[in-house]
Amino acid sequence: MQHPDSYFMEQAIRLSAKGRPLSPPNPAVGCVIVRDGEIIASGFTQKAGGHHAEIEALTDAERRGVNIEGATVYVTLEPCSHYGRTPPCALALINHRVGRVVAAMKDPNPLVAGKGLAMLEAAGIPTACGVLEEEAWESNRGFFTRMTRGTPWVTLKVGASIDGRTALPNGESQWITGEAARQDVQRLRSESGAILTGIGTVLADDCRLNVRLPGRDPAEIRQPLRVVVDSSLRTPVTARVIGEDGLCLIVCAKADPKRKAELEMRGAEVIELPGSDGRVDLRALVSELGRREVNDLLAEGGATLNGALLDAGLVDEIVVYTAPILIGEGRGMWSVGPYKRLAEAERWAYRSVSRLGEDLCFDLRNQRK
Ligand code: AOF
Ligand code: ZN
Repeated sequence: MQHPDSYFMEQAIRLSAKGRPLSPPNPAVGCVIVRDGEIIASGFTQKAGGHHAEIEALTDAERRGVNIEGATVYVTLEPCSHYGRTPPCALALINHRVGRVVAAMKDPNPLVAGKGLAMLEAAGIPTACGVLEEEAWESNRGFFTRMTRGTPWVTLKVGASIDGRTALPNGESQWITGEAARQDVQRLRSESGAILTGIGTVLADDCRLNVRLPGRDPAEIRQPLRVVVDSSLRTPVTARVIGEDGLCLIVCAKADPKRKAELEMRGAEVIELPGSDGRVDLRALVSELGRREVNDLLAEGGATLNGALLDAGLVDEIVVYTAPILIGEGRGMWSVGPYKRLAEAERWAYRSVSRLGEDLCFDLRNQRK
């Protein structure tokens, strides 16, 4: 039988997923409050500046009129101890006289880093830490990666035919994968802090790269930053990726002042990050996005940008949607290599395979660590 602590932590982790679209740059945390083996209140992280998971659960308890004094609190991340956008959750739990606090893992944020649990202990509230830690780490891998590495977790996404083609030689690509896979891409986007693409994709598809969730009020959706790698600033002023929300960052190697001004007039931000080869320094870009508090970066470019990201060792995860269509000649998923020996090629590990309508979705992780 599963230990009750793992059982309730699993519920908290499941609940945390609901916060993922809104919480960034905060981690999406879940919290359940338990008495006599029953969940009596719960909550998850709201949008940054709003309630943390614990405060949501305390508010939920109040709304339900349940007494939480002496109850056990399960939370997927150590309660915070600092005054950030919101006051410390550890303090709120102390004031509500909860009986015990179980955290899945410590908060690597240097502002917290064990102090939340220490505060609780100092107030006489027993704590435990490390229940379903791996699952909890996975649930906020972007935030934890940014906190420890300073850069976002980078996921590269491709939609391709079973023969690994993303478009016909003439560029036609709509649509290779089916509706369910495309919906899943919307979910990935909605959980990302930024979406990255290249100028080739912007010119070929005039993509918007925004989040569109049917049945949801657009005003309620947090839109990720859209980032275009555009070495020589060829993005048309009318490109749909610029949008009207001021959330488009165009990164070039050298900016022609007139073009820069034109694009900025349209609401895009233009920055220069020159690499040694006249192209954009992708490593510097990823660091810049880390500084801008992007936890999860979703790369949705073509073969050139994908290859450059992979060759630079900047990708943590690859998500491939493959459709049962045979295209033959066409554009590839990524131009990596070329390698002289198979041993030089980077080997990845499958983490999961799932079926999405007619298509399959492969989730891969790199073997570096
Ligand atoms: C929690 N519960 O649900 C989350 C936490 O600026 P603030 O006040 O919103 O604090 C943000 C920091 O709090 C964030 O960087 C992370 O360390 C922690 N997130 N903590 O107790 C939560 N989301
Ligand atoms: Zn908190």
